[in-house]
Amino acid sequence: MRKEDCVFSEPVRTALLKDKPVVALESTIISHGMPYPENFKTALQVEDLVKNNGAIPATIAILQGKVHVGLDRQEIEYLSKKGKSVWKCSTRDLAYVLAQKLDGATTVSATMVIAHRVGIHFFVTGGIGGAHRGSETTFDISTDLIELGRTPVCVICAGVKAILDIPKTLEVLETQGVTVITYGQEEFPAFYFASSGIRSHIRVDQLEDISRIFAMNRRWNLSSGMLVAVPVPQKDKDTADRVEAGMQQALEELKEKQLTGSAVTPFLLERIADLTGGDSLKLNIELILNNAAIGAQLARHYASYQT
Ligand code: PSU
Ligand code: MN
Repeated sequence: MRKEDCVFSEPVRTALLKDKPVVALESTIISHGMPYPENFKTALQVEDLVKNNGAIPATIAILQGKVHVGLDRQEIEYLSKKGKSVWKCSTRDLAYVLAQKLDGATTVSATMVIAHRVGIHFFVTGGIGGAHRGSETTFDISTDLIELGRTPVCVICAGVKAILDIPKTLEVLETQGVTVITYGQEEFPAFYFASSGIRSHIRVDQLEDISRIFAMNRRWNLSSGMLVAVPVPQKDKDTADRVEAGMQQALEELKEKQLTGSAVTPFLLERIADLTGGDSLKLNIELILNNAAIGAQLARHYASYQT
């Protein structure tokens, strides 16, 4: 990477120079994960929450072949409106999008790569990609899991969506050597739902402890990343039931479509939101905001040990 490949927003540049806490945010969630205008509003709210919790937000995207670390309001609006017409940029797409000077919204994997290259240790998202149901035959396993295995960034998410195969996802994370921590409960959370029925390997109740664990990862130069799963704030049972039913139907519809690869997750997210009259979208927004506050606090604790 060369300095001229990157454009830093002023607050992010200053924060990185002074070792202040910075939280990376991905942009695929904006372009492919939510409809306009909810995506725009949420992206701004997430940034505000990070700031209110004492860290500097760095939303990451590629604009005309330049890596932007920290977007301004106009840039966020541009991506929000362009939606799925920008390239969904995972690790495999980075070189292509950069060399061809395209616009790319970075997924968890590509955002991790960029965050690590520029010295950002904490990264907040909603949900990571995982091993899809049926991946034993389709091989559809998100690069997010592989990147977590080789890039030492702490990723804060709300667990793994039940549209994926959660046990297989956790197995792949183990194979990749990723430290997976659930914050504050025994069960690994399932994105829209706090509960998944699957026990988490490690539970930690104090944010300070999670930051110290990540500091140990860095101290020992573990090349693997860390995943912090934060349960969504519990909703009423009716909403949960509606989202569960919407998820099942969307999965059925997926079987009839010929969709594969990177189109699968955006299709499911959009369809579940339609089928639930926006309930899943509301939950999605709530959990991201919750993750943003926690991610910023983790970054703050971590920065305080480094000084
Ligand atoms: N899960 C969500 N919203 C999203 C994504 C996942 O609830 O927007 C995005 C993230 O950018 C993630 C990507 O990295 O989808 C994973 O895509 P795939 O399943 O194609 O690997
Ligand atoms: Mn995939």
